[in-house]
Formats: sequence, C-alpha cells, structure tokens
Amino acid sequence: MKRLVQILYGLLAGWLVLAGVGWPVSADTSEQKLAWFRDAKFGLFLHWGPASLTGKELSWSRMGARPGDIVALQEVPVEVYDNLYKDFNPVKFNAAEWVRIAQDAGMKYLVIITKHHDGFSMFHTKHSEYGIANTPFGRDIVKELADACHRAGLRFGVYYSQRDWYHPEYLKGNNANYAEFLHNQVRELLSNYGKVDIVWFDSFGRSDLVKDWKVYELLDMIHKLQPAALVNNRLAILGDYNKGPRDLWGDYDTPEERIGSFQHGRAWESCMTLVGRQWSYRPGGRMYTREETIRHLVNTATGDGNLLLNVGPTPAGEIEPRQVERLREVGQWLTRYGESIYSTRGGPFRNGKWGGSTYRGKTIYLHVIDWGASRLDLPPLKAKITKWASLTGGKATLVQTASGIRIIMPVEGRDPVDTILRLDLDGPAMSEIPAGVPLAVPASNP
Ligand code: H79
Repeated sequence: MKRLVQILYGLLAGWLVLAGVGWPVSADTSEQKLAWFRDAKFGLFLHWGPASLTGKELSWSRMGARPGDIVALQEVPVEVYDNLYKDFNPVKFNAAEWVRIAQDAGMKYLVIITKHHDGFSMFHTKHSEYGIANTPFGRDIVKELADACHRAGLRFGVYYSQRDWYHPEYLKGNNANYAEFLHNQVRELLSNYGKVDIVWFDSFGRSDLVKDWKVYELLDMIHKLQPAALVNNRLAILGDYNKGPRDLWGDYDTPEERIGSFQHGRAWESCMTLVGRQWSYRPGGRMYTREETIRHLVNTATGDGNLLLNVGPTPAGEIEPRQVERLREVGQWLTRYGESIYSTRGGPFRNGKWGGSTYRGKTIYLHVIDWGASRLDLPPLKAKITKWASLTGGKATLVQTASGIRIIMPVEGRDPVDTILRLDLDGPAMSEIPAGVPLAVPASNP
C-alpha cells in the first residue's frame, strides 16, 4: 500500500514537472524532512582539529589574510598554524564513546567539523593534501564518527565551511577552481559516509560572488546524493543569511551564540559553546553551569527551536571530563523531564524572562524560570484545563477564568532551575495559536 502511494505520488509529481508546475520543493517537503529534527531538540556540535593543540580558537587564531572576512584574534603565525597538523595525533579518540556521551546527554544528533575556515580536512579527501590522512594519526575521523552514529542510531551531520583561508584560489582571481574543489569535497562527504542527516554550511566570505560558487548546482547535488538531508540557512549568504533568494534559505535558521527568539513557522537551531565562548578546545575556559545549560535548552525549546551545544575535544581526542559531567547532568534532567521537551512544539505562550511553554497534543508544559514576587499570570486559553500537576514537585494553586490563568506557587515549591507544570486541556493546544503567533504574557510577570 505504501509502495502504491509512493508510485502515485511519483506519477503526480512527474506530471506536475511535465506540466511546467515544477517540483513540489515546497515548504511542505521541508516540513516533512524536518519532522525528526523538530522532535530531536538537542544536538552535539564538535569543533576539533589540529588547532586544538594550541588551545586557541579554531581558524580565527591563525594570523594572516582573510579575504573578504573580518579580521580578529590573529594569534598564531601562519607558518606555525599551518604546520600544526604534523603533530596532530589524537590517539585517545574513540568515536563510539563520543556518541555514547552525546546520547547520555539526551542528544539526538551530532554535527562534526569536516573542514573549518582554516581549510584543514578532517576526512580522507582526494582533493587536498592538507588533511587528516597526512597527520601522524591518519585515521578518517569523519568516517569513524559517521559509522558510530549509524550504529547507535544518532543522527549524523557534517559541518563544511565554504570559506577557506588556506586554499590558494579562494577569493583570489578566478574562483571557478575553488568552487570545483568545494563541490568535489562536498560530493565526497555525501558519497562516502553513508546517510548524512544535516549539511551545516557556514557562509561564503562575499555574498556578491554567490553565483561564482554555483550554489544552485551544489544544492541540486545535495538533493540528489542525500535527498533527506537538511541544509541550514548558511549555504550562500554571509551575515544576514535570509536576505538572499528564498530558495537558498535552506531548511532552518541558525542563531549563533544566542538563544533565538520565538519563531513557530520556520525551524531554527541555536548553536552555543559550552566553554569559554570558544568553539574549539579552551583549557580552563569558563563553562556554563548546570542551571545555565539546562535553561539554554529550555529557552530554545519554549521558543520552538533546537539547541546545538558545542564541545571542543582535546588534542588527545577526549572530551574534557568536566564537560562530560555537565552533559551527563543535562541528560539526567532530560531523563526525568524529557516529556516536556522532546517531540513538543514551543508555545502557545510567548517565552521570556519568566520562562515559557511547550505543547504536544492536548497538553501544555509550563516551564517557569522566574516567578517574580509571587505568582504567574497567563492570558486566557480557549480550551479548558481539565487537570494539572507539577512535574518538579511542590504545591501550587491554579485558577482559570475567562480573563486568564493565575498560578500561585509558594517559594518552597519552586524548582531552582525550572518549575514544570503540566496542564491537560479539553482541546488541542495547537488551536490556541492557529497563526503561529504566541499568546502575549502580561507585563506584570517578570
Ligand atoms: O564555527 C563557528 C565559528 O567559527 C563560525 N560559525 C560557528 C559555528 C563563524 N564564522 N564566522 N563567524 C562565526 C562570525 C565571526 C565571529 C567572530 Fe569570533 C567574533 C570572530 C572573531 C570574533 C567567534 C568568537 C570566533 C572567534 C571568537
């Protein structure tokens, strides 16, 4: 039956193409592809490479010219930086262990740097000598991680930077050669590593040259080689990604180092560093506390987004024990309260300093982070609250009237990180925000 539906759909789509209507590469297709991603909520970002040997920022610490890009940091001389790979030998790297760490944290996907702006390939490539194959380590890190993810059922994503400060032809002279190199590398990544769930681009240095990069061909190639793969919004444009042509916006937005604002229509994912506001390994850098990290996750989920939490492994190939511990703490929290995060959507209330809400079916989960003086006032719902309970314990009173919902929770009952109240309704929560615009929360709250 399923097969029959597929055939009929194929015939219909074929007819639409013949009739000149075009492929249904619509928002609907994107929404279907996004289903797992929206449910997943939480992923692991890994910034790693020879630069990890210095403890300074990946790519940005490299001195020298950065055609078309901002100049910042500039700490390690080019000759030093570009030779670090000769000492890169992360003998303690164990892909299965990293995957286990991610899963213990409650993460459902992983995105690994395959090539950052510094141009170093973390995978076996026929198109560059400057890569992991020519380190003392020699092993294909991307392959080992891909295999480990596939084995363990963790979704697998590749980060690939189109900027390349090592390649002699990037933004110099005719860019056709660089474009060819880039297409070749992306083809390798999408052909040699099994299923790829996400292609995480990171923008070109100059958006006026987008046509030189043949981005439409690149996108076609991705759709052909990995039809189910999601593509983020950084395929083409640097800076304000969404100002480019709509068909290059990709499947989701990517606020960086900040929690995105509530956005229900288009999917989004905040990427945030766990340590030191640095992407790659930073020994001794300040790490977010348990409370902060959990709240980052809660604040993204209540805004209807995902959190891609970044870790910078050590040059020896380990994830620092203190970071593993922090991730485990989030995982333990999710084991208890995951029902209020996974497979939910953000809303119907607009999130803010007070906290926010998630929903699934006829249930709303209130995540209250700041109670202010004493109580929480929420706007009216169309549905009736038939039952409610605190998942985090404590006694509260809840009164629903035509003018709103008032919840009073004495200080002793509040959870120091996030008080979670489950409200069961007599109708679908989705109907409260048919247009995706969240319900405004009164200013009397914090
Ligand atoms: O890979 C990470 C960043 O290196 C990359 N995107 C994320 C996922 C990125 N490319 N460009 N930018 C970020 C914008 C530039 C940010 C910077 Fe900085 C601010 C460069 C120098 C100061 C971030 C913070 C990088 C170094 C310090």
